[in-house]
Amino acid sequence: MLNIAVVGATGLVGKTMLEMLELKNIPYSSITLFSSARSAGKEVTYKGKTYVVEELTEEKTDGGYDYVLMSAGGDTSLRFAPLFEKAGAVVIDNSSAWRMDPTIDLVVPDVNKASLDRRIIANPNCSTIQSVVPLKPLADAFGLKRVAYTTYQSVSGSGWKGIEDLERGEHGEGPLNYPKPIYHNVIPQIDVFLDNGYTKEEDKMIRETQKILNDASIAVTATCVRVPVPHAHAVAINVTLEAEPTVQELKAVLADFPGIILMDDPSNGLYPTPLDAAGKEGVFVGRIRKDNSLKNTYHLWSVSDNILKGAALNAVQILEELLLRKEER
Ligand code: 2RA
Repeated sequence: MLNIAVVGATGLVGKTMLEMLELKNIPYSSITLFSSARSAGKEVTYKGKTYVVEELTEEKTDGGYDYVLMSAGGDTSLRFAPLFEKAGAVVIDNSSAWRMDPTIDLVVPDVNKASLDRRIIANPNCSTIQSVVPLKPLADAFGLKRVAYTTYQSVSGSGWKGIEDLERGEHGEGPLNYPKPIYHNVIPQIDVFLDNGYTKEEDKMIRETQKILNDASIAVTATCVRVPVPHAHAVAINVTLEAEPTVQELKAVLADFPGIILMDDPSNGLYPTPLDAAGKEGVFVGRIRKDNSLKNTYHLWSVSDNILKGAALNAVQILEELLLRKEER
């Protein structure tokens, strides 16, 4: 039986990690919940039992944990994940702090597996996860040359703060967290701008896609946009392949891939929207068609719950896969 810790247990992703651990019936002998000093002392229920959330300190990393799920921001991860690792735990970290570290695996279990060379495993960015799930079977079957993303990202991607700004707008109040009002608006800025004119979110999508698909030669570009939707991100993916399959062949390959729900019959009004995907586990794919402006090029539309497959569920699926591997040894 396992000693599990969740760091960031009162955040939107941390809270959902607990729900996923419970839903997936992950075996445990103890569960310890950590947060920042600000949220310490709050009570959280897990499997019907109430736990008091503790402030995480360096001494507490040596608590005999087997697995630590972290969703507490980059600075906390940089400081505490190596201490948990040193004390023998495997850390599954939802922040962006470790994702591009060449010694750290960046994992979407349907797509790639952790090498466990390091005992810190990074959970990718939400919009990247729901994009690489459909790209992986296309890469394997037809080869990938270029990907252009345009995202439509829900406010829950910013945690409670994003939901707060949307609700403030509904009540006629200005934003506290976003650079512009999100209510009745869309904002073509997620995270900060870099010197090259891209945002950090766009840069994450580009670099994480190449890392997860293990191919730096794939040309990737992105425009990331925040939309006034509470839950589930949508990504319009324009993809150029090495081969030129028919749309039917492409659909068949996508339909066969674990975790993909094909929802593509536009003549009957069937294509995924955030309302279809919110609260569900899979990656919904539709609007699949040939891009007639360019050879070997196709459009896809991917919709998924950013807090589930985009964060908490993917983290717990990484844990499930590690546990399965342990059983098989
Ligand atoms: C967002 N990708 O939607 C981020 C969350 N990690 O803001």
